Amino acid sequence: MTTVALPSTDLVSISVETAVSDPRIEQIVHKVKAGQRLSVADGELLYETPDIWTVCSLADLVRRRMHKNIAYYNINRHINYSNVCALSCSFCSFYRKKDQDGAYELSIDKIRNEAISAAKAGATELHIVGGLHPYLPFEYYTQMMQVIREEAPKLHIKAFTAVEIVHLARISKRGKQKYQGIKAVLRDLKDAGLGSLPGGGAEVFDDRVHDEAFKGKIRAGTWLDVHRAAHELGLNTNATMLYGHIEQRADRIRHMDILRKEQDRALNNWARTQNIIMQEDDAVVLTGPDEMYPSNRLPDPSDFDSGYFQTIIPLPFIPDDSAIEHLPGPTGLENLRTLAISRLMLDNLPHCKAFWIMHTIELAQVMLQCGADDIDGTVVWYDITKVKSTSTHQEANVWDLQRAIRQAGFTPVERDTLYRPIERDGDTWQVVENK
Ligand code: V47
Repeated sequence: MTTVALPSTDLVSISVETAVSDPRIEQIVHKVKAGQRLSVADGELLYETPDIWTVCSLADLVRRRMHKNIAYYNINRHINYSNVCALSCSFCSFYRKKDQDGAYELSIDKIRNEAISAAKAGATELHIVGGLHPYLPFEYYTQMMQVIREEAPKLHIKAFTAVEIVHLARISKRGKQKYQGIKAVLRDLKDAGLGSLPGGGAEVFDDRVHDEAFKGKIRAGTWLDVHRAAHELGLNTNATMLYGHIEQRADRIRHMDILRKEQDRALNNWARTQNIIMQEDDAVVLTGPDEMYPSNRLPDPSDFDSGYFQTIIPLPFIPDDSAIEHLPGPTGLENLRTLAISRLMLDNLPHCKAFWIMHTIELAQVMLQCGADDIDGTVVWYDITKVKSTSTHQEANVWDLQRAIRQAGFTPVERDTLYRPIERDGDTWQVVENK
């Protein structure tokens, strides 16, 4: 196992005592306190134990080691450019077929106007995703990047899940080799203005679940290929896990383990560019006690020229209007536990996000005390899922987000997409370098 020397900041030593009511997890408590990587069997035990509060306290311990008393939010806008999709995933209530009622695609002019109004409102990020549209040409996507770049050069564009990138590689006929085609598309989009990839579309990395719930969608290997290609091009990406439908808890732990291995590879690649000597695919743990780190444990995005996974975002299945809406979806405690276990297992991802749109602000606030350090942003329009809302207008104002964070006992810090703190005066903002 390797600890990584990164640029220094002040470190505070934190000690948390937990009263463990289940002797089976004492060994796990010891490992987390010592900064040792948890095994797949440990992850499964964290799901089995009735002592959920120890699980949450451990996640809170490592979250505080990494982020102290800070919790992040951002000022962003989501754009869902089209709901027309060649796939018919059973968990998804967003997609429509081309001539179906409610099918839409946004014009480039509409997207241009959205970018202008987002920039005027002081947003720092556009999060753009959509269905796999059978007819829109590749130029639609590059043009989308270009007009946003022209009209709002400061806005970070986080766009296109891995399955959309594979779709674009197909329709643009870029390169005969799959990996090279994916990379060529990412390069084109990056040149046109793409800044990073969101974490969507990972679902659960398991072939049985894949074939039952989202057959036709890319499998785990291809999802990882897209993110690896993005990392090689210096783009940071996020990672999700969609849980609480037809998968088993053990499938979730395997999903986390696969992501963790891919992140080891990304961080090791980066270390080699810095002449830090590491063994091939050595585990990089960022969640240990402060003494393990000679300087800051977290990657500094301004220093990284190769990309990595920034954040894990566990997404609870929202049944409403999907083909499997007869399933109940996960309970509140299952959501808390899954978020806490994600924080503990994914010891090499710097951040853990409780996406308030899917959890509600109320539960996202509780999650800040169980491993999350980020609740995402102002959002405004969101079409993919709806909790407690019948409209796609799902907006939190900055005051709502800050209040939720403060009342959870943390200091709210506005971040950009790359987790750099933002200094703001009304709608004018800038990144604070060297946090
Ligand atoms: O790709 C679809 C999932 C994802 C449902 O990267 C569903 O910062 C729950 O990825 N219930 C889109 N989930 C959301 C997403 C995301 C959100 C916020 C921030 C970031 C980021 C990424 O939502 C889809 C799919 O995996 N999804 N349907 C559903 N019924």
